[in-house]
Amino acid sequence: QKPMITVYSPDHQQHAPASELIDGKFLPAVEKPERATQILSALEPAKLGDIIAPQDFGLDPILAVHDAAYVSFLQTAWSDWIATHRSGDAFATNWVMRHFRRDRIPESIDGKLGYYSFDAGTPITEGTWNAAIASAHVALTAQSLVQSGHSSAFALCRPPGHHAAPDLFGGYCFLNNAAIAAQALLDGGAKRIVILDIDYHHGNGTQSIFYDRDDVFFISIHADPAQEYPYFLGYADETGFGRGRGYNQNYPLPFGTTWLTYSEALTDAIHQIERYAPDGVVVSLGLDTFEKDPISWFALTTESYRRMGVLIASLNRPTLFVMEGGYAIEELGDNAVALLSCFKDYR
Ligand code: SP5
Ligand code: ZN
Repeated sequence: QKPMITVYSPDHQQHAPASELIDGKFLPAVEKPERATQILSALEPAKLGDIIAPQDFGLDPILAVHDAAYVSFLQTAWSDWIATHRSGDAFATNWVMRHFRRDRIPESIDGKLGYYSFDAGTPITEGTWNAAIASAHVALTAQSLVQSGHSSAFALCRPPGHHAAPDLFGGYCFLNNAAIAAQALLDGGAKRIVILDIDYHHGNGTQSIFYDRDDVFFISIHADPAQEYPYFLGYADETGFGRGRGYNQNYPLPFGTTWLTYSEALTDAIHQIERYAPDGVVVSLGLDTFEKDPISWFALTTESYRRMGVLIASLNRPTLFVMEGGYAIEELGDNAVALLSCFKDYR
């Protein structure tokens, strides 16, 4: 049996926004390069397995999930922004909402930013595209390892991806790394894939991408969108559409959720996964459910992540971990290792 492997690219450091708009203030960005480097430095001594660089898979697997016009927009967004505004990170400030036309893509970069996003908290910088495409290739490299017989792999992705829809960025996400990897597993021969999203925030982008499909079962455990970002998706009654009916499952949980409540949802999710009998599981791994996370309000501990690892490993399926959120920088590495250690000798 082939061991666990981690995939990492230093290119994520090219996405380092100075600040973000959060809770009414421009504050230092919480989604910053130290997140990934801190995890990397905890993985090395934990000896979970080799840490390798990504391969380049080109744009085709990205275009299997995202709209071509959206990808083109991302590629030139920062230079278009600079051509108009001369300096600073690019932010969207107005959106196509109800009562507006959705059939017009504005020429203006400010209009395009609003057309292709859903929040004002996700800056685009000079290196954002390079970082985002590297992050997608990190996920694809880990996917190719799982496809070729590694029972588990960890894609140390940054920027994260699960909020990104086919043609929308937001929530610090540009390309949906987990969705791109899941689609690549299917295109590589898998018949059924589960995406288990354990980030604190609902994975609205991933849900939207697969909502009408039965070959990807999306399951998400997250803060109740009635109380928490992204507010407009992630409710329990969203169960899929058309062929996808029954293949979308949300577990919205209240602020303050501890392992006691969380583990009930996760155990139920594990049973659903067993019933579906997928060829592989993609875990959207957010560590922002941690008690000390600065922007989140669950109360999980490092021990909770160890138990989470045990539950996920009990599925005994090829498992691809894709890094999403988690902002308690100091403990990120320990929490990642606590969860992933179960997969060290996993077969
Ligand atoms: C990948 C990921 O974790 N993205 C998260 C993006 C969250 N951005 C918005 C944060 C808003 C925080 N304010 C919530 C106040 C309610 N406690
Ligand atoms: Zn999150």
